[in-house]
Amino acid sequence: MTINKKSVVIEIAHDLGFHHVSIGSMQPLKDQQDRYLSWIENGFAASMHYMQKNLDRRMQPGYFFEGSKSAVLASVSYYSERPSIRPFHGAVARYAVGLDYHAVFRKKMRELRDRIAVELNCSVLGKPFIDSYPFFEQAYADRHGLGFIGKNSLLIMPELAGSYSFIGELFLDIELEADGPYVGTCGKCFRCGVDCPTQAIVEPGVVDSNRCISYLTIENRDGVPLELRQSMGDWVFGCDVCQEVCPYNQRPVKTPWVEFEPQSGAGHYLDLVDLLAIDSDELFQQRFGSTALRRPRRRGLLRNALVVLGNQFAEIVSGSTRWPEVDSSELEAVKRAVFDFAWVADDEMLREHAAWAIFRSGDAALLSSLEKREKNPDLKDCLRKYLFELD
Ligand code: B12
Ligand code: SF4
Ligand code: SF4
Repeated sequence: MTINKKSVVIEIAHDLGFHHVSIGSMQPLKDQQDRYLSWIENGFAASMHYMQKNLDRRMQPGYFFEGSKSAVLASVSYYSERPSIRPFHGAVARYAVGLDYHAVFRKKMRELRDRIAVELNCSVLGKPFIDSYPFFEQAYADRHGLGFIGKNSLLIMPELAGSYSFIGELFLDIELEADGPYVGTCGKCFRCGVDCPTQAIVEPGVVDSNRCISYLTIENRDGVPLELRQSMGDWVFGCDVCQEVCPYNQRPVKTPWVEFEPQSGAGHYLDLVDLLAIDSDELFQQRFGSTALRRPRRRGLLRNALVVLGNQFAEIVSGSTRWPEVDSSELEAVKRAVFDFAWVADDEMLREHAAWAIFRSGDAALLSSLEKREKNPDLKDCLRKYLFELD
């Protein structure tokens, strides 16, 4: 009896919890070149200079694994239900609430490779990849039927499984028959583009990273531009808005892996005052080292926390009905925590963000104390402008 290798591989992948699985060929992805170059030339990669490198490798499936003859493309849901937010907490994008997906996904892919070898009773070499390497992962997945690319530029899976999934590849040294594309469409919908808080989806399928909250809170190493801070709302790490509003995501499939559940990692929300108290890189590493939140480092995550605190201060003092439970003593205590942070912070960028948060609370007395103490002339000027605006 001849074994259908492809069905064996797909069956094992499903058994491990991968949701959609397809097989890819080694044909180069040349038709993506123009689209990609125009994204780079428009400056939409922002400060992600690594995105400008290795164009030839991005187009070549299997480049990083010599001897590749086929690839298993697989998606797995990272979705878990989000409870309601509490005051002075920041929201973590769903993909990052559990353990770092790179490690988890790779481990499962290795398990897949080892089981393929056992079930097919032969030696199988293979190398897993997910994210963080120069390759057109989504275009590859689109070409081989894992899903279709929506106007939010994310891969949307068939059978209304939506986009709350990671995608990754296991390159193999065995020949398997490749799948063709899955045909899906957004139709006339453009909700993601309309509802994006910063208008980062500049045209269907094209994201300007300079404006994207995901970029601003994760990859960006500088301050958050003033004009985009308000739109960041509660997002302390990443952003899910263009997925939350998508009709394909209204009945999301829950993650099959406990590693992606909130109790395994950072959780859906971070207590922002707790974050400000993380005063060393060692402590930061202890708390977030095994999660995707380590990417912006302590400095970046604290910067984000200050922006979210500023946004929540402004909402509370404007009398928003979102958090009726916040009383004035709690508000004063949190403002004081931000003030104390600014008072001792060595980092100018963080001092400015803390002062901005106080500015948004409308507390001229606290802001004025910070301004008097400030030694850096540019920062002093900036704090004066905030004070002037409060007048
Ligand atoms: C750089 C990057 C980012 C950047 C830039 C995002 C972007 N849209 O380009 C930033 C930091 C902003 C980002 C944010 C996010 N990211 Co990201 N990111 C990447 C990365 C490393 C490269 C993406 C890339 O090449 N961008 C360059 C531009 C030009 O690509 P593009 O606009 O998508 O267009 C390409 C193709 O999609 C294709 N294409 C585009 N439209 C169309 C239409 C058709 C019809 C066709 C055929 C082709 C096509 O052509 C282009 C060339 O390949 C990939 C991993 C990887 N190696 O691919 C993950 C990846 C895209 N990110 C991912 C995730 C989860 C996110 C976030 C949801 C995280 C979050 N919640 O905060 C957000 C979503 C923001 C958004 N709407 O895109 C997942 C998406 C999974 C999925 N279901 O698609 C990926 C695939 C990682 C993974 N392996 O799982 N990300
Ligand atoms: S992740 Fe947020 S900011 Fe970025 S494109 Fe989507 S909705 Fe806009
Ligand atoms: S919100 Fe609408 S336009 Fe955007 S990805 Fe979903 S279906 Fe497509």
